Amino acid sequence: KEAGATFDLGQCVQEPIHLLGGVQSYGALVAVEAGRIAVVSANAAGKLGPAAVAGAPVDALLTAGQFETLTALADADTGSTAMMPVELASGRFDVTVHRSGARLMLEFEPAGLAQEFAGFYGPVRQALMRLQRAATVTDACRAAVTEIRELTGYDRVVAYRFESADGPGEVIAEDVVGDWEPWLGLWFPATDIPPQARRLYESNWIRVIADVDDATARLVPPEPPLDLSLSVLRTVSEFHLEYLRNIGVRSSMSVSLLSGGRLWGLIACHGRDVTILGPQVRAACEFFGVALSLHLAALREHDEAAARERSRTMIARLLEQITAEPSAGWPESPAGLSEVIESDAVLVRDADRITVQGDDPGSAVVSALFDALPELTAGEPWHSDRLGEDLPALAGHAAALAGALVLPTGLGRDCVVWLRRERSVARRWATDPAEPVRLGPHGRRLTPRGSTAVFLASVRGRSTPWTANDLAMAVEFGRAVMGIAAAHARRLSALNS
Ligand code: BLA
Repeated sequence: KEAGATFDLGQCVQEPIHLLGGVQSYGALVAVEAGRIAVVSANAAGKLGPAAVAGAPVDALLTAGQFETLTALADADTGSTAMMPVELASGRFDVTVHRSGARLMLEFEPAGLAQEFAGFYGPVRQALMRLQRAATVTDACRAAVTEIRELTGYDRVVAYRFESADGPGEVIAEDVVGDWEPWLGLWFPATDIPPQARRLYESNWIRVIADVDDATARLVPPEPPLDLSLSVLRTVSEFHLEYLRNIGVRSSMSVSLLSGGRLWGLIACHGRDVTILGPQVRAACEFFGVALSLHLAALREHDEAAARERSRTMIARLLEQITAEPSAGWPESPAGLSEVIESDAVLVRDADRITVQGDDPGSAVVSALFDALPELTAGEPWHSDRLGEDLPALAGHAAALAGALVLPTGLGRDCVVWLRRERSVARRWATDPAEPVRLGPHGRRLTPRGSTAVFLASVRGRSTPWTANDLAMAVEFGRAVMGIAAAHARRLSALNS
């Protein structure tokens, strides 16, 4: 009886998902090297004709003209969606092409999946316009899930945002059929999408799983394994197929949402039936992922610029106060420090004097913090949004203090410290985050996820994280303050000599 036994998550992280040696059987793969077919999927001859076998010359399968055009397409660097219709004796196909090392990878999908471009361009264009009008991240994601559901017909489409590159994530927008449970607001554990999958999704915008019960068409010969990273027909991990079956899903698609080249989130789609998307719909979804990523970046940049503007205004006012101070030390209590960087309290340490403005965590906590801090360099901020973990001496003080951004301002231990309290956030999990996978009576069985079995859990001991903007503002402020101090020191030494 192994029900309830835990599962070795190490297996997931190690699985080489780009080398699984097979493709989804509704299509066929032909890899060509030096004029010959080097590797084929086992179903290729059945679908494309007897010429589609390993070792055969490619000109028995394609005309010289067709092969030349496909080669040119692969080298035109249009991404993984370069596609061309091809007519063979066995039928009409849409062929998607890319290079994998020395090989030209041809992926054949039955024609007729592709929709007429003319009937397609209008709706996509309108959808993009609606997306561009969205003024917030959530609005943009909401518009995107509605449009993608409209475009593809999946039963559920969600926007899923990661907390951090390899962290858990939250469903922030959803469009779903009436008889499926809603997932909006649910959190899913980090282990649902292992790191190597996240890396792959950073170089490849889209993946479609047409049928979780498909019998994969194996590659011939199986060795050496063919790198399928950019393949559109790539077969997927058995672990993930099990995951999809567990949540009652027959087909899926996901589109990457990137920010600065890193995976920020995914648009994830599920269907109760087999769903084969043609190359055009796939291209439109991919295009949508790119457009949404760019729009999200623009929205973020806009918000960050506004925050920088506010911080810089405050820095300018503070500097006026500091320059006006005859001793060149800190004013007794410089106003506005907590507005340069959002915080609950600000500590200034100037020689032996420590002043606290705002929500004072108490002198015991403050001395514990100063004792535990590592050696710092003037002008280079140190930060933590989980002091109890980063500085174990503070582990008992999480309720009073969870985050600190320390800016050493010059000689000795002088510094400005922005402090943030613990922000305990309640999360609704789609599964028990402490035990994301269990072994059941059927063996390797991932626990199902969904809102019928919601786990409530709070994240303790964390403050709101310090953003790249917060750090940049601290550095700017530090430079200005140190500049003033240096100028003052020069004046003093000039006076004294
Ligand atoms: C892949 N896991 C994925 C993908 C998603 C999720 C979207 C991308 C593939 C796809 O489009 O279907 C997870 N799907 C989710 C989440 C939501 C969703 C979180 O809709 C929430 C809204 N998964 C596990 C465990 C393992 C695992 C324990 O839970 C490892 C044993 C593996 N998931 C796993 C692997 C992939 C994956 C290996 C990559 C599949 C591939 O691209 O080959």
